[in-house]
Amino acid sequence: MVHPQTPGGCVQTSVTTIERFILDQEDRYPEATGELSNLLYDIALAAKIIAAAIRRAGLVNILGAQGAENVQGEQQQKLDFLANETIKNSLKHTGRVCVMGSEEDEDIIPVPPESSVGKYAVLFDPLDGSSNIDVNSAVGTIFSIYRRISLEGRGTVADVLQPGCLQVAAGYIMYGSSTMLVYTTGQGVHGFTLDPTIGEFLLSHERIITPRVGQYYSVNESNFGRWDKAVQTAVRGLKGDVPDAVKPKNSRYIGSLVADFHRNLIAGGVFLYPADSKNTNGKLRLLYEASPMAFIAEQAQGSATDGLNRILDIVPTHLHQRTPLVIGSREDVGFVADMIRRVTTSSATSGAGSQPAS
Ligand code: FDP
Repeated sequence: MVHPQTPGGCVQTSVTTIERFILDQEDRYPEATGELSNLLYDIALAAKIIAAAIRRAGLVNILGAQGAENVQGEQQQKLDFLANETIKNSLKHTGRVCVMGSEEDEDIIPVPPESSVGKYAVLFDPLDGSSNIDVNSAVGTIFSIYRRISLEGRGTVADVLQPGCLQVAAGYIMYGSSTMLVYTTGQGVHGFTLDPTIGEFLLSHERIITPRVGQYYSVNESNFGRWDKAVQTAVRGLKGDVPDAVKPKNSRYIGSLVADFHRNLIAGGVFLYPADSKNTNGKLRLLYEASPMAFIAEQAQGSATDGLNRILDIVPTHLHQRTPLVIGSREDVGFVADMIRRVTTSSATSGAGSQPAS
C-alpha cells in the first residue's frame, strides 16, 4: 500500500489519489464527458462522511436501532439511516443522476424537482451487514450505476430494472480496520485505501485479479438443514468430500457481504448465500448486492451465479428482488454449479426430488 508517511518517518511524495486515477482512466476515452468520473467522486465523498460517522459511532450514541423498520421488515439501525441519507444527499443535487434506488427505500428515489437530472441511475445498499454494527465488525456500502434508458425527464423504474451486464460501474466501500473503496468501470478492478491523516483515498490495489481457485468457502452453515440436497452436497464438497474434484477449503464467514466478498476477492474463495426453505429465493438482493458484486467479481476474473445461471444475465422484475448467490474464484463457483447440476439431474431421473438430505 502506498502511504504518504512511511513507518521510518520518510514522507512518500508520489501517491495516486482516487481523483487522479479516475481522471487518468477517463483520458483514455476521448468521448467521455467526465460525468461518470464526477459521480464516482460524489460517492467517494459520501463514503468519507459515512466512514467518519462509523468511526465515531461508539462515542456519539448513534449505535443501535432507530426504531423504524425498513422495507425488508428489518429493524433500521441508526447508522443505516445516516448512510442512506448521506448518499441520497450527496447525489440528488449533482445533475448527474436521473433516479436512485436504495435497499432502505421501498420505491425509486426521484431527483427533487428543483434539481437538474443527468444520464445515470444509481442503486445502492447504504450500509450492508448492519447486524454487525453493534459489535464493531466490518460493514460496507455497495453501489451500482446504469446509464438511463428513459429518454427524458425524471428517471423511471425502468432505468433501475436493468440486467447487471448493463452496469457502467459498480463498487463497494468496506469500513473495516481501514476504509477501502473498490470499484470497476469495466476496465478491471481497482482498490483505494482511505488515508485518514489527509482524508484521501489512495491507490493501494491496482488491477485486482482474484485467484482461480480459492482457499476459503464462506456460508452461513446454520442454514444447512434448510438447504436442498444439491446445495448440501456442494458445500460438503467444498469441505473435502470430493478431494479429487476440489481441494478441501478452510471456512471463513463474517456475515457481512462486503467483508466476506473482499477477503475472498483478495485471498481467493467462494461465498454462498443459497436459497433455503425459509428464504426460498435466497436472502440477498439482486440489484443492491448480487449484481454489483458480480460485475466486480467478473472484472477480477472471478465469477458469480445464482447456483447455475450467471447473475449478470438476470433481468430484474422488481426493485427488491432476491436471488441465491455463489460468487468468487472462478473454478470454485464452477464446482458448485457442477455439483448442483449433477445432484439435481440424478434426483430428477431417480424421481427422488432434491429435498434436504438427512
Ligand atoms: P445483514 O443482514 O447483517 O445486513 O443482506 C444483508 C446481509 O447482512 C449480508 O451483508 C450478509 O452477507 C448476510 O445478510 C448475512 O446473513 P445471515 O445473518 O443470514 O448469515
